[in-house]
Amino acid sequence: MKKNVSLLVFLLLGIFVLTGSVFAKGFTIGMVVKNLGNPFMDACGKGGQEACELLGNTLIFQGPATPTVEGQIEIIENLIAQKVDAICVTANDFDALVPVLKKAMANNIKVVSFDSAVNPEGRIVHVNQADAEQIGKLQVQAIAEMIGYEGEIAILSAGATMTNQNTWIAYMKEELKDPKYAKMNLVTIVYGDDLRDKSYNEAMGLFKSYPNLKGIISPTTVGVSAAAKAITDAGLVGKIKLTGLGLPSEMAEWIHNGACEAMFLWNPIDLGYLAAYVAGLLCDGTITGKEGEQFSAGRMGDYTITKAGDGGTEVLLGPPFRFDRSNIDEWKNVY
Ligand code: RAM
Repeated sequence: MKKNVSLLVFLLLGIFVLTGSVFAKGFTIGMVVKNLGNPFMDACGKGGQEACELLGNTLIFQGPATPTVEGQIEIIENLIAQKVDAICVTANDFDALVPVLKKAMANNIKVVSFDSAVNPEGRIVHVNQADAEQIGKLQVQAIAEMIGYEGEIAILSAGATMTNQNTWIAYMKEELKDPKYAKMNLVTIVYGDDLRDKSYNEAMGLFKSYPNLKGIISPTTVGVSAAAKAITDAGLVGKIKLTGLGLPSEMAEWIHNGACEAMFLWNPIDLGYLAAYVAGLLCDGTITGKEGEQFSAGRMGDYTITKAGDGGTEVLLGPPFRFDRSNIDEWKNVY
């Protein structure tokens, strides 16, 4: 009998050692997005759900009604109280979430930022959609070609404190210093807060305030589709050019009617998948978020954790992709 019990203990121990993470599965991951009602964020949630199902984890998808820091803090406080195992957050502000995220980490919750980074003090690792410098510069190059390197341009951004848009805009300004853009003038940056109506009204406001405006860059999926609609409604297709970061599903119509000749994005489903996958691996101890660590992320293949521009560490999803009339129909039903 004693022998049988020891055999059983031995066998169980063997299974534990061999499978390891099997016993560590079943983590709960809270995904906190900038706000609800943004199809880009819904696509991130879809990918997050897929990764969680694969790893045997559970995803809680949440976001404030409007993209505020206060709303995100309240949600994160609740997730801490619920004792989730990890939080994936796309930050409405680089610094303001740090105290609540530090509290989460002190409660052994693994914090991953994705899409819009939080200060490295408030996270373990960031999942970056694409190289920020490339994202910023590509949009300037695109609008320059569309307007023949001459005339006034404006930027219609999301929220004034959002890390991702602010970083891309900094690189746009740097690109604009190149002498080849000497005849182009960035006249203003306006903020639509990733709200459809506000973005639309800001675009309409630009047409009034800058009658010589030649182009708009909108580095937000909400902003670029609202700007395209505004250009169309105001009868300015062909007169004011537009580029930015858009969802193919929302932009196909505007690419076909000529309001936006070309725009860029990455796959938000993959971004959410990777963020939730990384969170799962932090929970089961496969990775700790340090530079140089390597891991496999299911259908997305192998990744290495690298140093981020902000001093923390990150995982880079891949390069941005250009959409125009030649390929938009292949993607419009995907995301
Ligand atoms: C909006 C959000 C998101 C950004 C995309 C491009 O949906 O601001 O954070 O990454 O646009």
